[in-house]
Amino acid sequence: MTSAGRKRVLSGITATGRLHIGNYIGAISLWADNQDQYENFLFVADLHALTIPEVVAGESLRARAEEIIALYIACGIDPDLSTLFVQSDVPEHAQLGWLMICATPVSWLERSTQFKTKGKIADVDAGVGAGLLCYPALQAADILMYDADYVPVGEDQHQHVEMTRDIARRFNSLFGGTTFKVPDVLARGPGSRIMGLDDPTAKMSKSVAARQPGHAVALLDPPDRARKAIMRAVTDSQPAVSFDAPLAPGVDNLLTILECLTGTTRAHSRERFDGARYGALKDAVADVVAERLTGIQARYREITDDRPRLARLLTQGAERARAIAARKLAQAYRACGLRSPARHYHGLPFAGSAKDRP
Ligand code: AQP
Repeated sequence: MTSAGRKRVLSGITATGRLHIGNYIGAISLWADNQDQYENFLFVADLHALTIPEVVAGESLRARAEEIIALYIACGIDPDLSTLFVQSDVPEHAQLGWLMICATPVSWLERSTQFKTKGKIADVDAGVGAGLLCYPALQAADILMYDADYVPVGEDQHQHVEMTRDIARRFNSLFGGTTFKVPDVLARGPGSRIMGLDDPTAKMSKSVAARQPGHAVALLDPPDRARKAIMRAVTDSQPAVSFDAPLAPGVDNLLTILECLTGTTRAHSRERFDGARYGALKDAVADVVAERLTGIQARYREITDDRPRLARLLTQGAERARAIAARKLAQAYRACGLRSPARHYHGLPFAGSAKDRP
């Protein structure tokens, strides 16, 4: 609980590609809906993006991170209510990440489903980086840094938050005290796993979208391109929607997208679409998605047209985050028996020689 009396929430998105409607429905729109209730710390995980260098090599991660922050705001996050920042602007994340790596047994890391699946993309045999294995330890640092009460995540991330809880307890028991608060998952309802349009058995994913056109709708896709992708979405071989048998995954996915974006229920969908041809369902989804993208993109243009304001917002977010991160890092260093890192750059007496003074 924070001084403002609100529970604190920590969440972020990895800068591995262009944000898609899965990220919007499963994460960003919920942050926006909750921002009056919780004290949000929302970041762009650019250091995490480096865990699969094959995916981001040759890209400007800085430009990608700024695009994502601008999209957060365009999707309704108020930068005065929520602290928005880029992970690498807060160097304490990498520093605390090392302490977390040291407190985490390799056997826990090897069990990570994400390591097993993403390791395939990166090709473990060709020399996957140790960063991919250590990803959950850096994620633990991101979360524990801010004494977060809740971490809202989709299904795919539950295992990592469980690991964060275990790492917090292990650190506290190894080094004594109660350095880290053990956070809870903020479970999501429908929409926590939007599936690929081309393959509704696989989660819609940024890195897959970069390789497979038609897999996702990106938030910055022109609305007519989004419409085409939805009209081509995989459904099934039946001619019409039927709620009498279990829905095919592609049909269920389209209905979920529609219901999440319009705030309607499955009972409402049943009334509207039972017996309807798939084309009618796709048209309805395409209309709603295109309208939502048009609004988001208009706001995105306003934000990115004013570069000095965006730069100020990035600095403001990083400063707010660092004010908390520096204290937590110093606490963790002291618990480990290290000297305080803060003496170098937070106005505390500097212990080095004058020539090293920052
Ligand atoms: N398909 C999805 N449906 C609902 N929620 C999703 N999220 C991601 N994909 C979907 C949620 O968005 C947040 C940020 O996710 P992330 O980028 O940190 O990690 P991710 O889950 O690995 O996302 P991607 O798009 O699949 O990226 P890549 O391709 O890099 O792996 C999280 O809250 C996540 O649950």
